Amino acid sequence: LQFPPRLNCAAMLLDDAVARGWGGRRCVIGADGTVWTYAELQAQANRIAHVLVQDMGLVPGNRVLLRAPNSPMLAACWCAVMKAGGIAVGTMPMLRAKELGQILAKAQVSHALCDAALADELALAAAAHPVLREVLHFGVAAECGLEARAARQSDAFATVDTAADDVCLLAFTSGTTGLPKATMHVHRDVMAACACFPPHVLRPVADDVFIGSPPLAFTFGLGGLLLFPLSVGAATVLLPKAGPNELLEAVPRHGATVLFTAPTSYRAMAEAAGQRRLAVGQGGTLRKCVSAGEALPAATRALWQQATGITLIDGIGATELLHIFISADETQARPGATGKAIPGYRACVVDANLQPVPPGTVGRLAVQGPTGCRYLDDARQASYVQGGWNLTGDAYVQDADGYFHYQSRTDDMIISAGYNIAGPEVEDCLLRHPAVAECGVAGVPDDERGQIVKAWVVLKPGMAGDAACVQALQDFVKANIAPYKYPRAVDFVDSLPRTETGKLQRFRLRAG
Ligand code: 3UK
Repeated sequence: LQFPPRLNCAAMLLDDAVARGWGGRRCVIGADGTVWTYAELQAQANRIAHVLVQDMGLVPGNRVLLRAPNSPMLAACWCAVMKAGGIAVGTMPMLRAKELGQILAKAQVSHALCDAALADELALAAAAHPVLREVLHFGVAAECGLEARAARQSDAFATVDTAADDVCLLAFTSGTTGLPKATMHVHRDVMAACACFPPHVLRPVADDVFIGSPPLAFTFGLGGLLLFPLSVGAATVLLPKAGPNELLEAVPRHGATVLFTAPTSYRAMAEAAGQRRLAVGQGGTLRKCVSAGEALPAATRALWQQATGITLIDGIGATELLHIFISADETQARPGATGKAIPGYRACVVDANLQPVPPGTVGRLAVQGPTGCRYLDDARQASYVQGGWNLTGDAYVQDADGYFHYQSRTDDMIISAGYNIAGPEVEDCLLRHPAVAECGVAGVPDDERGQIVKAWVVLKPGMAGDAACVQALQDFVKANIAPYKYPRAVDFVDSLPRTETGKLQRFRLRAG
């Protein structure tokens, strides 16, 4: 991948798109029916860039916190920050003042653009962190709101001429434990991500309409619902709330063709359809469905296939690496495998000394590529990047054909009576049982075996969580995978603890 030494990702994704003649194409679509063309998104981003610079005193390199549910306005703000040479700091809508304060301090945020509906927690955080000097709200009718100020500005803005390796994004990982971790990405990383997964795996076209659930504050959503559609002249539907039910309704309403969401959401959508074929699939508009964020159980892949006729595109990505680096398109997908390294990336499975292990052996996933990790924190950097490899913290097996098979997070591997057991394999098995809606599997301490396999199960409506059910689930696992992997303990729960990005929090299951 070759990029010029100076580039600005918004210039390439937006200004160049308009210059290329895409100005009149549909670009961002809101839940309320708002439709902005490429030219309109560019004009709005330009006006907001003027507000940032003139009203808020932004200079290139300043960090701008963005806080809103997905919407066309949030997309315009993101582009405006890029254009002004700022650094975007996305925040998940559900974060509270405490976490926002940590982000303000860690990222040294000086400016913020915030949806008025989410203003309260940010105000609390700002009171404790005076580093944040300027906050503007949008979604308010007031004269001092962002929309009113933007309306007074010029539609034209000369995008700041940044270096390709100027930082443009401080992305906080979903952080299942402890303090939020910030990774830096530069303008060139953004363009590199657009040059890998989309052309080599997704192959979108300009007539595609993207839709999905991940917030733009999560790089899965930023790429899938903003950068990738812009890179091909496609349209993107940005929904503030995009649970399974909202997606089932919005896909046909917007004629969406490309869907990005998490495994549990695909499962819930397929379940909601029951035995019927999902309208979004056969006879519907959808043609590509991408699953990422956590392991895709083969059972979920089969369920979606059955309900829609569409083969899911699984892909593992990470905030540290910006987006997806191992995947397989719908023609190459194999149940139970994530895929192969996407052209541009190298991946291998290594042992504790970073030496490659033979096919069929469990080891640590190591990745190299054009979007590598840069933590703000030196200690974290030294543990994530070793010997030139990005170590994602995932345990994988590569098969003889080069496909990578996810096992578990390295620190989630269950060791029971000397056996290594990967929770996700047991989860995949349990999900095939007709009584199971959702489940999580983790190791819990045991005097005799060190750890035992424990399952937390959400039953489908009407199913009884009694001793007979426990026995049935245990027998089912013993009959379908190696018997030593069966859950010796089973708890029935109403829901599972998940992060806002959809990841199961096994540490919270273990903590009880
Ligand atoms: C896990 C997966 C198995 C894996 C992400 C796509 O999830 C994203 O970023 P995060 O920083 O988490 C990274 C970790 O999540 N994971 C993600 N996808 C898969 N495990 N199969 C998958 N398909 O543990 C990884 O290390 O929150 C995903 C694009 C951008 C992203 N930031």
